[in-house]
Amino acid sequence: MSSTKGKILVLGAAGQIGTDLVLSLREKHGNENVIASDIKEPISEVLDNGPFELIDVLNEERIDEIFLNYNISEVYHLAALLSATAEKLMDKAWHINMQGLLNILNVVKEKNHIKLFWPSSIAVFGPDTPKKNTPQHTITEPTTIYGITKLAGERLCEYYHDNHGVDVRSIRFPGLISYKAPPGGGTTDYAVSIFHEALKQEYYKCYLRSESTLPMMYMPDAIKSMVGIMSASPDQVKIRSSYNVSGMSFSPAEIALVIKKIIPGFTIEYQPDYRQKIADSWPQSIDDNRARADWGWLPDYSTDSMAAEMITELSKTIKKEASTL
Ligand code: AKB
Repeated sequence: MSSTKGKILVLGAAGQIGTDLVLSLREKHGNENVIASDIKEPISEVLDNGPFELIDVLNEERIDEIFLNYNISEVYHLAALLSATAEKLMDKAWHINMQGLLNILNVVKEKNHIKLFWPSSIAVFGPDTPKKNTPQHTITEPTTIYGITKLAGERLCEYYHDNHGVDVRSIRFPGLISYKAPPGGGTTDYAVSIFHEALKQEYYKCYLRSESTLPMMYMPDAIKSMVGIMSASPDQVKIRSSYNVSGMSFSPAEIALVIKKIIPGFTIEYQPDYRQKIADSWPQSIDDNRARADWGWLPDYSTDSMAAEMITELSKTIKKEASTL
């Protein structure tokens, strides 16, 4: 049964967050009430159980058309290029990440009572930001093109809220870990691949140095944070740029030890590449007191509980795949 007045639109639904989010929103609000959309047909079966629309976020007319065809009351705009890909495809990243957001903000601005969610990232911080317990308000001088788009996006969100009354809500996500969908093109992707490789061949070659600690979050907590901020009353959401949220922090060496406790034969080697420089510019841990105080954010998972669930769930998937061969 739906608790929202209109339908929910998820842009970028075939990606890592989108896949988990669509499943969770459909479970809560009913399949028909959640419109999944992406620039490409979803390969994943999970998106087949409800409405799907092909949408390029660079096409403002097409977004408008979808708003006309459905009675949309909530939008999750997730379509973006992540940090590692963005360094390789600078112009494309700028275009998709900035123009895409601007298009959605402009469409939403013309309509009343639409809630918009847009994910920011720990990438808004840079090498001069305090690395430990990074505060909500601090130095934001990103040195990656992805971080620059996220910081500019945060300023746009606040601007559209303050000047056009757009009810936009945002969270600065750390690296996200899920067993349902793979990430694509991020610096923190190793934290997902390491589980797949540990189960398949008990070995992983890591592209970051052993001691590169980064903030991470298990996907169920990320979904919880999105649902939490979207169900808060407008006056609870006091920050309209983006909120810090924290889940856990670990280095490749630390997560390898946790995996080794469950898969004793697991070994890891390190061969840092261009992503090391990106990781070095980001914080190690995040202070999320404002999210906790303003709209009651609280994560459920620790590194140990996340790793145990990842291994259990991925083992089931690998067994299932093997039995269908
Ligand atoms: C990335 O690594 O680019 C993302 C992020 C931290 O925003 N996972």
